[in-house]
Amino acid sequence: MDGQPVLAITGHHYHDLIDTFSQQDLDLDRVFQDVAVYSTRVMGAAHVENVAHLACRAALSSRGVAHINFPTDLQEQEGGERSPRNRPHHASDAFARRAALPSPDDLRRAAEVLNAGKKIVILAGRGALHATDELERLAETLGAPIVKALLGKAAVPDDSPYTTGGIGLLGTKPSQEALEECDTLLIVGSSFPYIEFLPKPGKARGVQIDLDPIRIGLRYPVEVGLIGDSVATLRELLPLLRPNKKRGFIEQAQKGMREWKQLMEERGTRLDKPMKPQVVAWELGKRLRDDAIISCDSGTIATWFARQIPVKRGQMHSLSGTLASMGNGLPYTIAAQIAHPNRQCVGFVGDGGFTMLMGELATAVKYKLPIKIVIVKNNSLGQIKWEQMVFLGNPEYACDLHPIDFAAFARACGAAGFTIEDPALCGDVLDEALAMPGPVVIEAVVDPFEPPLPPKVTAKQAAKLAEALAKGTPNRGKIAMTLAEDKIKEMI
Ligand SMILES: Cc1ncc(C[n+]2csc(CCOP(=O)(O)OP(=O)(O)O)c2C)c(N)n1
Ligand SMILES: [Mg+2]
Repeated sequence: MDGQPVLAITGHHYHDLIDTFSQQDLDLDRVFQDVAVYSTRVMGAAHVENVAHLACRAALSSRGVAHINFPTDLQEQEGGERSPRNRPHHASDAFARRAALPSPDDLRRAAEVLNAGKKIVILAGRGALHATDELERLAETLGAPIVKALLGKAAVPDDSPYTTGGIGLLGTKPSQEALEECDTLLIVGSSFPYIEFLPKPGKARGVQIDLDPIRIGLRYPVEVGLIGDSVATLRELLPLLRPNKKRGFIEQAQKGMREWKQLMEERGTRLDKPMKPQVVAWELGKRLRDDAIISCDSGTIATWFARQIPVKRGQMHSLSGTLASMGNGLPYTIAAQIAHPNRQCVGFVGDGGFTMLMGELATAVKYKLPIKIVIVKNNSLGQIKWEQMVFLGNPEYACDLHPIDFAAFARACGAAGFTIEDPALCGDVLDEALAMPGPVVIEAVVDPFEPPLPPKVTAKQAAKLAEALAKGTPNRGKIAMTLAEDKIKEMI
């Protein structure tokens, strides 16, 4: 799962380093040094044990990728020469969690900022996933809505009265409004990168809780940073906070959320043909078990996942948040099912993302993993199409995908395959597919012209889209019609 520890092991031959491939190998090392919390090359067979322990501890404690580059030549060595200073078994695999707490002085300063606030927003990210109870108590005390970064989607369930759901382009209007109006921001375990959605510097006072001191102040000029685990830190902070008697801010957010949820339900229950992608997400979301682990991919599907698949208490929701990589949905689902054989593991992916790694379906069949993969099929790299138009004002270019019969592909791999085209049948087919014992692929054929609208469309975005249509985007008539129809249906 994204943000969870990953151990990457790569191999190459030493002799490659001096032939024409050397540049590639050296670059690989450099790439990992840039992205990994720990990256090293094994220097001899006697080096493996300590390096492997160190890499595991680095991945677990820093919640990131550790990379070991293991030259193939060394894999053939017996024991290897051992230096006298490298005693066998001198390393340990014991793992201790970070338990350090912020200093009392920092906690007091943070409480001062929060107690002085009237309109406080809590931004919860991946680092707050295990802090559900503490976040809700905090929200109740401060009268503060909880806004969730996408990796923090499961930090608080969506039926909690305290959350306004997601933030950003695929977030909600009440979250955006709360952030526009707040006078205090408390960031808990998040490095949400789209700072244009955060308050303008100077507009709100800030406090940030993070495991990593380097991330304090990365996205917002906070006054106080609290270094520590979010649960442990919030437990220390809560007794220092005075209940905010002014409930207007959270009540306004709750009212906004009721309206937003109604709009999401309207978009999720439309019976138009071709089927709207939101319908697939909505029908799936209703059927997911409380123990479900759902993995999404990058693309417009992330918008439908963010908005139309509400989190139930106990579920896990993830995608490639920081890297925003495509293709992760299927391997995440496989990994989740291996780690949790008894939980319901579901992938919600686009046709582009699935195509990138679809050979992995054979892995799921081989190991009898009962994963369920829902492919939202629009025969296009949908996200890119909309980005080209709405952000760049360019006509859509080279976004079409060659259509694949994914249900037939699934059957060819030895999995079950379903196709849904009619929104009226979507729920029934999902019921049947989710109830099947083995791996299943459900391809849902959807309207390729449905736009992943931001919570509030800016004048600049509308102007760019108009420019792209005027410059001759293919299917501009259908795109304009879909936008107009969606708008009209939401007005009546
Ligand atoms: C590995 C990788 N390549 C390219 C991108 C850029 N990218 C982001 S979304 C997207 C299109 C996704 O298409 P699809 O999976 O069909 O989902 P859709 O947007 O159509 O819902 C692309 C190309 C990326 N994020 N990751
Ligand atoms: Mg697509």
